[in-house]
Amino acid sequence: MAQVVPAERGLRRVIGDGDRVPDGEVDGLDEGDFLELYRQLVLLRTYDERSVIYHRQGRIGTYAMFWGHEAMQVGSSYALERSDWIFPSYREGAIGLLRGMPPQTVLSWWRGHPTGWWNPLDYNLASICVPIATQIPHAAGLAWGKKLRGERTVAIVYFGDGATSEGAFHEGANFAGVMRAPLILFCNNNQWAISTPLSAQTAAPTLADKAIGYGMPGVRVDGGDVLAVYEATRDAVARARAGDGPTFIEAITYRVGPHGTADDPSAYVDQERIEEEKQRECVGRYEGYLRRLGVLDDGTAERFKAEATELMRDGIAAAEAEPPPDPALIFEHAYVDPPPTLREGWLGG
Ligand SMILES: Cc1ncc(C[n+]2csc(CCOP(=O)(O)OP(=O)(O)O)c2C)c(N)n1
Ligand SMILES: [Mg+2]
Repeated sequence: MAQVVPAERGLRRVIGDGDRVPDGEVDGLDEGDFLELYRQLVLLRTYDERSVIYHRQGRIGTYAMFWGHEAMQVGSSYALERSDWIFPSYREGAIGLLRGMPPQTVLSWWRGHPTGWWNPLDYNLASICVPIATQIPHAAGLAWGKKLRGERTVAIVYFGDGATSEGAFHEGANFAGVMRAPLILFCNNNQWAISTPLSAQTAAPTLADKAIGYGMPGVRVDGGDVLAVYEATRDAVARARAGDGPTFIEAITYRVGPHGTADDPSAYVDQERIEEEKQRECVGRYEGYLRRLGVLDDGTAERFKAEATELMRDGIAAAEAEPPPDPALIFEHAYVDPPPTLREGWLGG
């Protein structure tokens, strides 16, 4: 069984453990921000847990869960302005919810229904990207284009540890570095690429070390600490807006769930490590921090949970109420004239 060592050197961290590790502070956040961050974490956690259930019930297709990744998505996107652009991978499939996208849109995407594809301009959010790392050159191009137009917009692109071995990562990172594009390259290092452990992914001591080759800073942050992620991303956004170019952020976490609903990780993960990591999961850690601060009470916590659950209930009902799409749509943007094999077979003449 592959051994994965906890990669904890030089990590930025704000949230303590309520015991020996003291809590830190983040400048510029007030009580409203603290609660909004918590609401967003609960929204994503609820979305993710409900989606796994919907999959088991046969109501959505294959699903890539992100349990334990919520702090990376919430903390980083909270550092953006609404006009800034987000380029997600499948692991950040529900990040649009944080910009007001209704859950039925994302649920429809996982149902393979055309209503699951949104106009990126509506949310400044690119489509969910499944081919590994291909969103990185897209994001670098958009960021560079914004710079050429003299706009102050920045872009953030999300990808995993495995994506850093892809050519598209190199091309996008190199391009962003050379053009000093206002881009944040946000790597969710959950230490697995399906069944490939980080140790088999790279010989570099850390993924952040790769940044030096592209002439940009590489920052390592505790990916389970929403406040540390926020702070690191806020700094990177400020650099990008000031014209100082891209930043690579390596957020360290550990994938405690399967890669996706089609994966059985019992063949390759160490179950003890999983149980250990689950104890440190990000929503509970932040909840502990807020309770120590005296900012969160039971009533508010329950209200956020109830609101998120209702949103999901309405979302799946709306997604299921969509009429089935016309199968011919699959070919609409693929062929001017469908080949005879398709016309006569699949399309029924
Ligand atoms: C170009 C390409 N190659 C292979 C795959 C198959 N694939 C899907 S997910 C995955 C692993 C990606 O791991 P990582 O980048 O660490 O992201 P994570 O799933 O852990 O968030 C692979 C190889 C793919 N989707 N695209
Ligand atoms: Mg990974």
